[in-house]
Amino acid sequence: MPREALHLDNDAVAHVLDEIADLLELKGENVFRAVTYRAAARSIRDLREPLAELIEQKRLKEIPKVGPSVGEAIEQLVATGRSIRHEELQAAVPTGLLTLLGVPGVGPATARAIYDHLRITTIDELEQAAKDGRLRQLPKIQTKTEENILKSIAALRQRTGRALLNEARAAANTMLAWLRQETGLELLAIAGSLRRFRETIGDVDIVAGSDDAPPIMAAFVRAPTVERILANGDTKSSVLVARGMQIDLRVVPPRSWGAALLYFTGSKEHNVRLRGIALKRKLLLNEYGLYRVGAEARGQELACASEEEIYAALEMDWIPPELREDRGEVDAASRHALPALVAVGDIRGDLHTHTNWTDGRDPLETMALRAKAKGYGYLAVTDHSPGLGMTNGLSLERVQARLAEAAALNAKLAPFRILVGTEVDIRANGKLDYPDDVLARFDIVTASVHSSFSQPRDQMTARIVGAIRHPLVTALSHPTGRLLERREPYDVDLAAVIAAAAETGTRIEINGGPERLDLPDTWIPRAIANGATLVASSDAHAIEELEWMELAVATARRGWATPGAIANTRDLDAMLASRKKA
Ligand code: DGT
Ligand code: CA
Ligand code: CA
Ligand code: ZN
Repeated sequence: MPREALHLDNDAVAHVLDEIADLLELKGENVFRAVTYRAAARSIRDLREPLAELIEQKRLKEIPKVGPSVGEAIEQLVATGRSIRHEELQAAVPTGLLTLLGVPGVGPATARAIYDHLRITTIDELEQAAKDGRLRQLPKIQTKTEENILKSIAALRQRTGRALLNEARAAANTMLAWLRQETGLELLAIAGSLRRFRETIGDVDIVAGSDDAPPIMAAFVRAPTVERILANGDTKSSVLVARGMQIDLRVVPPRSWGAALLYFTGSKEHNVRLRGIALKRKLLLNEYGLYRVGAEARGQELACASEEEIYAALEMDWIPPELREDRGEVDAASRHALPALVAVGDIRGDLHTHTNWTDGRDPLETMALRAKAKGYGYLAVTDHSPGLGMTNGLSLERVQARLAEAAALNAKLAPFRILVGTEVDIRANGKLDYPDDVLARFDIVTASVHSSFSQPRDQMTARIVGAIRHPLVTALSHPTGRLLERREPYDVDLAAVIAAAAETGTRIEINGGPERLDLPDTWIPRAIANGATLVASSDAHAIEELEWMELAVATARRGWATPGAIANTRDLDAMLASRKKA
């Protein structure tokens, strides 16, 4: 593969100049020098031409605030990707200071004060000092600042910089549509963690198959959604689109299409396992193909045009991308024992949705019509109980009205069926938020924890297991309560939850909300092995969110689920008949 030339683009240069300014300030140098670097960074962000061009035409001095020393740093950065000034400063400033500066709300002056007085160099030490009230004792640091630092640290810990599946999918699909329109390419696909439907996405990977890469690269970097070009090479480029989402594109020769798609789909661990299998057979697998090794074989090519061919040449069944995580799938494929995974087309209805009667956006009729148009046979509307935190939860009168509304709609929409359900709160004390005589009126009762998340493990487990054991509860929703990139799961013994669900016939939800994906994929095999029944749900609060069913199903697939493991692959009568009997 040819060496890639990587130029630092305008934004990347501006970023380094800002860091030089931070370092100057941390080092306690003349503040005006820092101000100059920051001002230059700002001018560079506003430029409409690439810095490389300005340098070539000797026009750097035209940029406001760029004098000789800043100019020199810019030239070095564009030519080599490095700046001597930057590296000298990095060597002179303790790295701990930069770490402190990385906490939102901590500026150079605060970082300096904290470091000088307390010699703090890590986030952990900073957190401890803030908890001990030692920061507010420093000059110019107020109690409020200390509180904000603690909040920032808590938020930092939750952020891994990974995107939610729906955000990454939207960015990827827009780019794919643009590339198709601009290039007419047919060999074009999403790879990486997005193709595997991993719960969060580091960056989007796209693979294109063509012998003529330059026009594809050009179309990619000029796409309207591109905010910044990170690398622009002959066969590999990277860009940033909205919200810092990175997209990588590789162009490979069409004859290597299958090998490249396989390689860039990953996971890395899956690839390593496959290469091991290949090596045992004296074969070499890489992103270009599968080859014989050894002097007499001379790299004879076995397969590379499609994934199926490659897996077949390794005497394996083709492995669905959702399974490619090195969790036993390579072995199962070699034994021809992969499960026949549930697919979106197997889903007959949705059992967890909301309307504008509680926190949803659309009326029941609109939701039902969309569900019917999707080909579903049924839709359960499960608006919230009145419990704490749930504004507008349905009172008994409104439950009655809902039943009447559904009956009228069902007369119009038959054989499609609206099921009237509820998402009932499991209160902190373990009680359900409706009395039994109200619960008994619903077709579907899905129970959820929406409060008191920090209860100790024993208490939380007893609270949830109690709800599962309640005779009128048909399912447990989002069992861990996690919100991806936002909130940790509550502390609960999931093994005990699964055991109770299996014993009572209460279903466990796989919630397809992109922030939830809960039950998590890693727990699904255990639930299935223990005999619990699962239900894949969208938890839609608007008609377009009914499509989140796809994410619920993808999560089920990542958990090796077959249609038989998922209650709502059954048609209405079979689904209702299989429901737990009170
Ligand atoms: P992400 O982006 O963190 O959500 O996860 P991936 O799986 O998309 O990882 P990424 O974008 O770094 O790389 C895409 C695929 O390329 C990865 O799944 C497997 C392949 N790949 C990347 N680096 C390596 C490597 O060092 N060895 C092997 N065997 N494969 C790699
Ligand atoms: Ca990726
Ligand atoms: Ca990547
Ligand atoms: Zn819900």
